[in-house]
Amino acid sequence: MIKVVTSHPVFCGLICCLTALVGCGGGSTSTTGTNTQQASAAPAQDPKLSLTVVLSGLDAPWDLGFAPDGTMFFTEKCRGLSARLTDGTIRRLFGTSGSAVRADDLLCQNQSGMNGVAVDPEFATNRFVYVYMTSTLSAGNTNRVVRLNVDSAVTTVSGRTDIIQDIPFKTNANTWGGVGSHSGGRIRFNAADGFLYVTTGDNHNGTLPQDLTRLAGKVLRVDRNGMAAPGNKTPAGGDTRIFTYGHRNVQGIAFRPSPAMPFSCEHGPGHDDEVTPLVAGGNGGWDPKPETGVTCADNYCGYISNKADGTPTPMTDLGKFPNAMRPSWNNRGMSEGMGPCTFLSGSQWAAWDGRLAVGIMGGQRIDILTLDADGMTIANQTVSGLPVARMRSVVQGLDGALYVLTDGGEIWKLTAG
Ligand SMILES: [Ca+2]
Repeated sequence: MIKVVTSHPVFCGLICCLTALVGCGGGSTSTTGTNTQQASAAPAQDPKLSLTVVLSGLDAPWDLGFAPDGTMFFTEKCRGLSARLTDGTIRRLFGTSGSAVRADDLLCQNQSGMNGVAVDPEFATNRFVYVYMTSTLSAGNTNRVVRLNVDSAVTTVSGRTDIIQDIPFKTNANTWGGVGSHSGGRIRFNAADGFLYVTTGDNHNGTLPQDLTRLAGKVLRVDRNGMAAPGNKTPAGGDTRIFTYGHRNVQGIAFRPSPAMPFSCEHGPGHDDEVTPLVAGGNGGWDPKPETGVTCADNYCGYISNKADGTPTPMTDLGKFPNAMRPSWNNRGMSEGMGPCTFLSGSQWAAWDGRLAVGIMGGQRIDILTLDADGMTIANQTVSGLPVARMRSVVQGLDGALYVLTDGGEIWKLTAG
């Protein structure tokens, strides 16, 4: 049962508590008051945030996106795609029983199911919404990107078109995890080029990330029909839908407006998480297969060492791939389950305008990264004062607020200013 918190008086106390100003760290001093001349001359401060719970009681929510009119589309991993209208009405559109359109092929297992959602940049005219989902329609099951047409009243969907059908799914459990592990699953349109970027995972398979004929451990870049976008620069012989390869389990992708640059935010194996500025045809440098003379269970060394010297399998193996894409940021020698990321935009974010917000699941926090022109991180800070939660998705709404979706089943609205 979904609770629309904002209209429920029982939750008033909760909201009142949560909407108290959230501290933001940084030691900033207030610039409000009468001395506006001094305030205007001061350097930009961290924003003051307030938090409102927009939805709670969701079942393993995974991602969200907005239509131009403010309608929020969101996914629940084992239920499907729903919409929250601007008046708070919830409509289940596509998924399990109770949805307007059933997706009987939806397979929810482990990390897989109904994952990412993206709204077409031309939604106002084409009404297209896309989801990343695990499907039983292909032998052995696969992850798919499915395009749907939403009716004008947002009551149902039609015209299901599976624009990508062959993203590998981990079919068999092994030493390192169960069926459905490491499926990736974020999908986002890049406003700079109009193409859809799709992040995938390595399936706990040692060879897939560097295998240019398979779509696992990659970032794909396609048009709204799932066709390879021009300019992917996929190495010769590779699947031309591949934009970058050599990834582990990417669940975050974001696009810096200026200088325009895509970034992956990548869940690490225990000794690293990585943010990486992406270039067409680039290799992320993840190659978890055993090297000569090394033995790893199930031929996957992702959590141990693939090298004779016993050093951990690097997230970016510059020894093996000197031209690999350099990460912009890594997580101080540990993994805390990096998930989603997005760039903050607008003067309401004060000093954070243009910075990258990164959601950490295991670490249960949001970090704010400051990047230089080349996309390298020059500073980072943690958003303090937030409730403890695994941050599964972060999306800036058209209203300028940051919407945060948590594994605890909530969607928050963080309003700056
Ligand atoms: Ca890497």
